[in-house]
Amino acid sequence: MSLLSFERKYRVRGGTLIGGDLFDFWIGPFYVGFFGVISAICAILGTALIFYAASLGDTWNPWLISINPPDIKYGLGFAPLKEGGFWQVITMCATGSFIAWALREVEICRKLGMGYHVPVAFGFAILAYMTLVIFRPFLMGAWGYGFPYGIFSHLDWVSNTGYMYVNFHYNPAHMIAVSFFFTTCFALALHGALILSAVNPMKGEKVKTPEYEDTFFRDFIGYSVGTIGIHRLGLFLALNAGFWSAVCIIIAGPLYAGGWPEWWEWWRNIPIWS
Ligand code: 07D
Ligand code: 07D
Ligand code: U10
Repeated sequence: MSLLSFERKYRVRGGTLIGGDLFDFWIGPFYVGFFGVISAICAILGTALIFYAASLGDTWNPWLISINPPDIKYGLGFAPLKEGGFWQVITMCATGSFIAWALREVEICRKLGMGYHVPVAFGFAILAYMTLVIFRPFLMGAWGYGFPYGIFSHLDWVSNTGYMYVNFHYNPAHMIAVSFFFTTCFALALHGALILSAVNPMKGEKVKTPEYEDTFFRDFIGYSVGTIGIHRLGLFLALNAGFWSAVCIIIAGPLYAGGWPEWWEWWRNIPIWS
């Protein structure tokens, strides 16, 4: 891909976190950087291990390939490669790659003199992932509680884990997370629609300014959160969706092992109801 005419201006040296000038260059459109190389190495190694482990399995059907975590009996120790060890090394590669990817984002932010909002946001996804495959299994005493790396098999894990707690919908943090996901979607739909309605007006009308966007919502619901406000809100909603997801799964097992419907007994037993 050729360099866009304006891009050279933004291709500045420095801003690296470690290593000075090491890998401080671009390949095509991609900034490389020390962490880009770390991320690429981890990703390539992890993917190669997935393919190798898959080649030892009994299917090449991409939906059915599954690299499983070790049996619970291995606890927090290393398992033989073919009995979950591959999953353990792949987990290390994935975690390393995701964290390096976030740090590469940080370096790009520093080069451009921008805030760290994007890497912070990605950090919440990494937190959710690490909660599933590192923190929760660690707290429960066995890597075997992590989810398997396979398209359908990871869905089986979600379903099985959910039913282990009878009805996962009654997990209060799951309720909060789900509501944040729904609200994020709702907010993005409203925002996308509002912006398009202003820049794609009816035939013969001029493109509208942000004051029109504000006025639409003031006319409609009496209040406009504003043009920066909606982006703050969007980030807030989306980060909370990921954060409460991490909370909902870390409390299921390590903190509370019963069924979620019965957890609500305390609520049913509040004296005011009777
Ligand atoms: C659109 C950005 C692009 C990213 C994509 C994902 C891979 C995996 C692996 C060939 C929004 C790239 C996929 C690199 C390829 C092989 C072996 C992001 C966009 C397109 N899930 N999940 C999917 C992951 C978990 C759940 C799809 C990853 C948890 C449910 C895809 C992780 C739980 C459903 C996928 C992860 C869970 C899915 C679409 C990591 C709770 C679906 C994802 C690293 C969070 C949906 C067949 C998407 C589906 C789906 C990837 C973790 C639940 C394969 C990488 C254990 C219920 N998940 N997932 O669009 O169709 O994300 O599944 O944590 O219904 Mg999952
Ligand atoms: C973990 C993804 C991290 C991704 C990273 C990046 C690559 C590179 C490369 C594309 C967290 C990966 C990048 C690989 C790709 C290229 C080039 C995101 C992660 C780092 N649930 N439930 C959730 C709903 C039920 C259950 C979360 C809804 C049932 C369990 C969310 C419903 C039972 C767990 C959610 C529903 C059940 C969850 C998922 C409805 C099953 C979890 C989002 C309508 C019988 C999981 C941290 C998330 C969780 C989770 C929503 C139903 C069980 C809030 C809407 C009742 C066991 N559910 N659920 O976490 O909290 O994203 O994980 O029925 O573990 Mg649930
Ligand atoms: C937003 C916005 C806004 C915009 C925007 C956007 C949000 C208002 C102004 C952005 C939004 C969009 C564009 C919309 C669409 C986006 C989505 C729907 C989100 C999902 C995105 C995707 C699905 C795309 C994902 C694509 C990716 C991640 C790119 C893939 C790229 C790579 C894999 C290369 C990555 C580069 C790296 C790691 C660094 C450099 C490395 C290389 C070039 C590769 C070479 C490797 C090395 C040099 C390392 C050496 C490694 C070795 C030697 C390995 C050896 C190991 C062995 C084992 C052999 O709000 O404004 O508009 O646009």
